[in-house]
Amino acid sequence: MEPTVPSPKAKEDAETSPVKESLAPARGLQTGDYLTTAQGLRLPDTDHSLKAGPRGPSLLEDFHLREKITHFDHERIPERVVHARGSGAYGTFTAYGNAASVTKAGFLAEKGLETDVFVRFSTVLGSRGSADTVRDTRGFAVKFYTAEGNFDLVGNNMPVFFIQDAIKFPDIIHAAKWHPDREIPQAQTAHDTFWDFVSLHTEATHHVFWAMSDRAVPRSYRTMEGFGVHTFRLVNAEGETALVKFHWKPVAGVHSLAWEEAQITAGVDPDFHRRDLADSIDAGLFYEFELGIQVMPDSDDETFEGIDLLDPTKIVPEELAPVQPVGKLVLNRNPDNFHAETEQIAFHLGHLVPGIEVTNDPLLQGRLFSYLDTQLSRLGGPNFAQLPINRSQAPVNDNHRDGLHQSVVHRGIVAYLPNSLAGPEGPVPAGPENGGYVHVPKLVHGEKVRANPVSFADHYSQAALFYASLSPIEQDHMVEAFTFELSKCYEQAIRVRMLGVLANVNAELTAKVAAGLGLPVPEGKPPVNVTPSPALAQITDRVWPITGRVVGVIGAPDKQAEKLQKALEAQGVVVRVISPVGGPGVERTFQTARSVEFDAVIVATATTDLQMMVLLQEAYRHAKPIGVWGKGEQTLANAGIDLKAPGILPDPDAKTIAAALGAHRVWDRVPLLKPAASSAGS
Ligand code: HDE
Repeated sequence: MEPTVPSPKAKEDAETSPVKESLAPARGLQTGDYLTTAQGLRLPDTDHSLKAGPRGPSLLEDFHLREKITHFDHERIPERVVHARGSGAYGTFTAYGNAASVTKAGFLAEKGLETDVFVRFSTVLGSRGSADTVRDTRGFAVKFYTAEGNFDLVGNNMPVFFIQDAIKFPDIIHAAKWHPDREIPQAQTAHDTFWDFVSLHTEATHHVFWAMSDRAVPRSYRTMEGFGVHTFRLVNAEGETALVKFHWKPVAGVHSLAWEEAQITAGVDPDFHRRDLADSIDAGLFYEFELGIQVMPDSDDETFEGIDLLDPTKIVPEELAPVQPVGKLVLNRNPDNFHAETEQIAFHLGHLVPGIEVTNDPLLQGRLFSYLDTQLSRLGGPNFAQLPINRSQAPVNDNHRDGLHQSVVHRGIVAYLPNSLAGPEGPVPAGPENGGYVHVPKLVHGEKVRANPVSFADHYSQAALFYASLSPIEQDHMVEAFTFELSKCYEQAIRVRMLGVLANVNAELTAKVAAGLGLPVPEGKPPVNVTPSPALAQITDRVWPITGRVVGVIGAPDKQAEKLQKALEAQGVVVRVISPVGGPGVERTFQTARSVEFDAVIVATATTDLQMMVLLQEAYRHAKPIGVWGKGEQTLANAGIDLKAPGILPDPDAKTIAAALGAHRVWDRVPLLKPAASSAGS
């Protein structure tokens, strides 16, 4: 019988193959040269079970079969109850140092200090295997491995939340996830229970507006903002406090998919965002974000310019409190193993460091309970902090003992304080002078009630502010999103009720959605004198970096394509040649290419291939730049595309394409697109 252990020679050969990375030795355990059981017993054969004769029944005594299958049976751990679908990367955070005026947290305050981080991006509603590009809020969770212990900033790509009090979390999630009878729809808000709940629970309105905006379909994780959502209390070295909101600003700008593009992508490449993150890092095209803070005075009423800072359904417009950049995050390393790192990472709002404190936001307070609790079942006990991905880089000595999956062999007899026996081995409590976390003394008083502050009753003013701040194209997308989603409900009463909610936000939006649904326009009381916040709009005249963008060239991998490739690659753009069949220099064939993976397309050949016609028509509909070289003109005519339309670029060079990519889409084309196809994203 042939042993299945690869010979050292086979390993050497593998070093030269593209998968050699995956053959790198595991970190930690698993270092032997031979295949063994978990007990270290060397195995001659892992392909055949032990049988009574070649045709006979398998024998119960086959300890290798039983161990292998048993371990396999238990490979999966419970997926996160929300944010199950995610992808992660390591990176470095470098502080600018200016945050020292508001916080003593070293990783923010010390100029030039570099801190290791792990970031996990996620969708909220879908299961682990669901598609990346669904309409949903995205998680943006960052673990900073600081010298003072781990700090977790567990945020989202939208600055507000559906509920004001943690006690409503099971309700919104039960309503938004699949229906429990059939477990459908997967990763969608376009269904009755979601709209039933949010039309009744109107504090959700502001978040619903964000979820119906282009923010819910990001182009990639590179092009979305992140928000801490809640207000935090920062404390500086002098003990002064400030109320602060955290923002992540993507260096690449905020850009989204077109809705139709997102839907096609969910089928064509369900791993679209995950793949982009991993491929970009492999190619050295790192994701970059700036961390910013809005600083508000720590006033007694915890209110700023009339905005209750404890209400997580409210933003503070940047025009009122500018976002001050305090450091930069660069994601520069892929995890080696999805399960060990991305799946087992455990975030928790209670992972704080001196200089950062929580506030009484009732949503935040409930989260302080939930994250620790959820790890107990997800990671199988209280010792998850010992997993490599969760380990603090600061020295740990916690006096915790035992528990499931304890991997520390504690020594000695003392695990209590005070004691007289441990001697210099400690641990001893650390006062503030030794970096101990001392809470800012804040007066707490009040009657025991189940109630909200009065200010929490305003559910519409900021939804109106958000809608008013968007560019007209983004507003159209929101109308289309509401119309699409409400059309998917079965219950007419839910649609009617939701229109009633919209009527309290904006009359014009309500009329357009009602027209799409074929329903009467209800009367409402929308806020008057809404002051827009221009910082909330995505579509502006700004030109953005184009790192990580992808250009498709339909034609042969010839000199012209090669030249373009070289010039664009120097700017971090990926160029892929699409030819009828594969071969050297060809990355996609007519059969395997689809418009959604390209931010711009160049047609350099004459063809009537039906898939190329679809590709070009989609690229046109999604307002993508389309370049034409030589005989490509004929192809565009075959696809019914007007050569004079905006964004059809005759004979473009790398400079022209780069400029077009910097605007993200050809916005001038959008008004020309027929209403039924006007689904260009932003
Ligand atoms: Fe979470 N949330 N959440 N959440 N959340 C979880 O923790 C919860 C909320 C967010 O990549 C869970 O480890 C409650 C707001 C992210 O691992 C769970 C409430 C925001 C992630 C949980 C909220 C978030 C989670 C599921 C209402 C934006 C993924 C598994 C009080 C500021 C983190 C887990 C990752 C994950 C509870 C509301 C963001 C069950 C009870 C608001 C990014 O503990």
